[in-house]
Amino acid sequence: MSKQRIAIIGAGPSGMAALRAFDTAQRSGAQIPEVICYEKQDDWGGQWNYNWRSGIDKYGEPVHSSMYRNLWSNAPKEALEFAEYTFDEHFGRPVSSYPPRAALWDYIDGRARMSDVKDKVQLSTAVRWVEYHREEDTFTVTVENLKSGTTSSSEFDRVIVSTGHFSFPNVPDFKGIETFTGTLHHAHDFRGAEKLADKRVLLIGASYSAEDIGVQAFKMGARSVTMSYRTRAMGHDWPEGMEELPLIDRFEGETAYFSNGESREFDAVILCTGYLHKYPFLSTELALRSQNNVYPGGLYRGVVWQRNPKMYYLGAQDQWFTFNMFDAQAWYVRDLIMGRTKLPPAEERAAHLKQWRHRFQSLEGDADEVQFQADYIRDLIGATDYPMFALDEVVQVFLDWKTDKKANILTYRDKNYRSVMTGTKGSQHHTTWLQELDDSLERYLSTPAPTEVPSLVIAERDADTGAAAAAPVA
Ligand code: FAD
Ligand code: NA7
Repeated sequence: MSKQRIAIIGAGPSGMAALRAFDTAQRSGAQIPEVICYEKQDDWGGQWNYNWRSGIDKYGEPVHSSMYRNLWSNAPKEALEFAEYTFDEHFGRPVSSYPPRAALWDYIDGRARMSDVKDKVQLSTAVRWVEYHREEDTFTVTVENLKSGTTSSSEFDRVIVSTGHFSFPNVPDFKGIETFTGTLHHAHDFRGAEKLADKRVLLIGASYSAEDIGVQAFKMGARSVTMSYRTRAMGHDWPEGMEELPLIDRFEGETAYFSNGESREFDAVILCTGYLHKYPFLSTELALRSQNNVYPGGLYRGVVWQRNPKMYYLGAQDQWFTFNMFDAQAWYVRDLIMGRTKLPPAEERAAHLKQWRHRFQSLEGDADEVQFQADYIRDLIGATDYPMFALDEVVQVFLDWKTDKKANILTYRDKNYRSVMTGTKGSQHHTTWLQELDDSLERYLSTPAPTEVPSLVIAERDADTGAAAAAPVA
């Protein structure tokens, strides 16, 4: 019998988890299918592969990553740690709980470098179209080599979609916004907050992007930061200079009017209004359509496309857990493909899906959602040989993180948590997040002499609020 052929679309953390899952099986002596992963960027890492460009990349493709220069993990690393490749193993010593982007990229890259999986990735190759043939029960995947401009097609037995869902911005309209005279863009195009120094900044949205770009702008000395919410204010104890107001009613030139009757003038507006699930290489029978939530409809066990169970999605959920959840999903999908786990018939899958969707729809609040996602991961790992880990302890890490954030949105990244994988507690970074202006891996791993720690910046900030009196000194 000829080997099955598997296409993986995207080599971000989810696609890399799928590669790792097959690699692990092979190392333990199993015959694995032929696996090819297509990645449109020049390197793997997905969102973590920072791109200074915005809009269109050097090949004329939409830029994938929404990350910015100053990004540090927005939750403790102890919540995303791989169960089979720990931070201790990667860095060889304790490191602090909120690594900057480059350090997390290094961590996922480190695990991948330990195996031969890079050979299975065709970089700079965009998937253009996936066609399912009912009679043959196969897929044709058409790709473009972005360097040479040549297209080609190959046949596959199964397709794993791991292209992420935080790359196509959701860009709603607001009355009069076309008259706004300042700078205006979506969070997807935001690359750094330095140029927001001394500016009056408006962020529309009340989730991760608004919260983090808001504190980044504050850190870099924005004159004021206003965040506008549609459903619910984030409700943190914001420092002086940051505030939350309800939804925008209209813009008139540089003035924004809010639904509570208040108005403010702004120099910069950033739409932090989230992203669309968009799969331009898939027809409607294969493409997931969903809001950003923790249990999208149409996916049995969150990964198997119910309408065509030879197609899988990884990382399609809104994410509390990230890297370790992608691993759990990848191991489960691998086992389905390799026949180690049996896929139930369509009716049984539908009933299972309905039951989990029902539970998802009755969730109340963040704590409930985190526990739900932990239970979901436990269910997947239970069906595979991925190392089970103390998921309820990770739930507690998330809850502690939320409490620390509520207590002080400017200092929560200075806290450290204990790894449930190794028991190691994150070490104290030499410089507080508010004072640290160097987001590089080298700086993260360095141990500067006390005289090199930037006390000058502290002196220029308000002692109580941490607000910059002027643009911070580098
Ligand atoms: P992605 O990382 O998006 O990777 C998808 C890959 O698919 C990309 O490499 C892309 O180039 C490729 N691709 C897309 N289309 C095609 C195509 N047609 N052909 C070929 N290749 C294609 N998570 C955390 O754990 N901690 C954080 O602090 C954190 N911060 C975040 C901040 C921002 C601004 C964003 C947007 C996300 C953040 N996340 C964070 C969540 C992040 O989405 C996950 O950590 C992770 O990157 C998701 O992995 P993925 O592989 O599913 O998707
Ligand atoms: P999210 O978490 O999907 O949040 C989107 C936010 O945008 C949310 O607060 C929405 O309000 C708001 N939104 C959406 N449409 C509108 C309109 N029309 N008007 C006002 N507000 C709107 O996206 P993020 O970018 O914050 O985070 C995505 C990922 O990036 C996340 O995983 C992080 O790790 C980084 P709602 O609450 O629905 O009323």
